[in-house]
Amino acid sequence: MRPLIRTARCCLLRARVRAMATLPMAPLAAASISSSASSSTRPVFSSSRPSRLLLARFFPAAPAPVGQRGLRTSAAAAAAVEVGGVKIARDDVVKEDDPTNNVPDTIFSKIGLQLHRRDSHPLGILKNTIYDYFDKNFAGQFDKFDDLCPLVSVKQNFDDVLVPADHVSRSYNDTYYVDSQTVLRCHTSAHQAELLRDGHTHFLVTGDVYRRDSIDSTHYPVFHQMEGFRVFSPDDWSGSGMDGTAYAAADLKKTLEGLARHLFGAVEMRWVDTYFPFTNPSFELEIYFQDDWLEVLGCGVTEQEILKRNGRTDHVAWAFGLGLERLAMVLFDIPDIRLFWSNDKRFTSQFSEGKLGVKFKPFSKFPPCYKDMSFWINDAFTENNLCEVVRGIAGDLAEEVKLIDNFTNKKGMTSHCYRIAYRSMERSLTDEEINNLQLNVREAVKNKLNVELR
Ligand code: FA5
Ligand code: MG
Repeated sequence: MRPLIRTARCCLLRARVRAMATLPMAPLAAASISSSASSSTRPVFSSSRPSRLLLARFFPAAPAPVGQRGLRTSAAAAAAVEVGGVKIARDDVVKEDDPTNNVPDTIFSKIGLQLHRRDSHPLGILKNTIYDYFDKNFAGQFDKFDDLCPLVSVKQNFDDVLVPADHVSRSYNDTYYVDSQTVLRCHTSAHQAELLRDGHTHFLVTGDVYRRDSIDSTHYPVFHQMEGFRVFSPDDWSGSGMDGTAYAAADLKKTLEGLARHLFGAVEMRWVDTYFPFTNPSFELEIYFQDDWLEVLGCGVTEQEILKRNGRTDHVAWAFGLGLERLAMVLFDIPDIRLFWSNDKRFTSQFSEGKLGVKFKPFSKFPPCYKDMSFWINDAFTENNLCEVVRGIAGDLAEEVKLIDNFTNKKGMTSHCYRIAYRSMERSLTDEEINNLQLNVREAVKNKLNVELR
């Protein structure tokens, strides 16, 4: 979970140091964000029983022309997707009148796409290559899940993995809440407890995860993780001369170093101590790639409390959670995280089943267009809220939203200036289009965030 990361570090895909407020968003503010969704830009499929093909066809990466927006709410209301046998309708997820809901249509439009289940998509190719590693080294041992519903309870997402009640990751500013008790999972660790209770001792869970976040080339509000989990019983470590925790930690590191070599060949890597509420000790694995250290996963020895609550007293376990986009961007040379969502043939045709590491050849490079906007912030302002409003208007045309100036005047009023980079991965944008986008963004920021434009 992003807030559990210590801070942005110097690594290839480093998170920008963000001037992001971490206070929970007031429910009222949440409501105003979700109501912005009705004017968001992504066209919606019309079938009530869409096939995956249909979904793909109805989600072009570019938004509808400015003049056609706002016509889509009724179509969206009819939409439903199916994930792992669970039917999810738009109204189950986007609730404009519910102040405890902060899910916009742009997020609903991603549910059910399941990029990680497409064998010719970079994320599917990567998932299958990781499966190959586990099949080769642990034949038949790991149960695989890639179709678990991303709608989970607050209990599953947080309580079951011991995330403290006051932890920042639970805030409306960081997590998408469907209602006060239901969220879009923000990590695949949300499934650990239920799978343990169901008797699984070795498992891999791949899925889409959702986080309210800033906008740049390595951050997207929906990305994909793979969770790994392995339980040991006392027989496993009794002859090793180690205690259970040391044994599991050593096995975890050996397993993940092997996986890194399977994916990257001979690479330099290092372990960094870190903190997660659900593991102790906890580590991150970094690999040296193109002159920098890149964090690719978090992991550790599972807290005893989790095992005890779920029927595995006296056992130990390890767990890891890796970011598929982070790995795929490196392995395939994919420069921008938005590309994973592209249906442009010039992107999709470059990848094929079973072919890991084919280098992506950019088919076009259009220059970004920068627009600045300044406003006096209020107490409720957060950068995540701003980014959501920008995405609601500009969709994937918004490449980056960056704070470039910040000052407080003598009266104590604070002004922020943000630079928005607009760029399409697929076509050149006209001046008129960008000017219209920026006008609409300014209007929406003023109305939804109640800030005073300067
Ligand atoms: C977690 O999500 C933990 N649940 C991982 C874990 C599982 C730890 C089991 C211990 C045991 P974290 O927030 O660091 O941790 O995310 C894990 C990985 O997801 C990161 O290393 C990174 O590769 C990827 N990731 C995190 N945030 C983003 C983002 N915004 N965009 C793309 N990838 C991301
Ligand atoms: Mg991390």
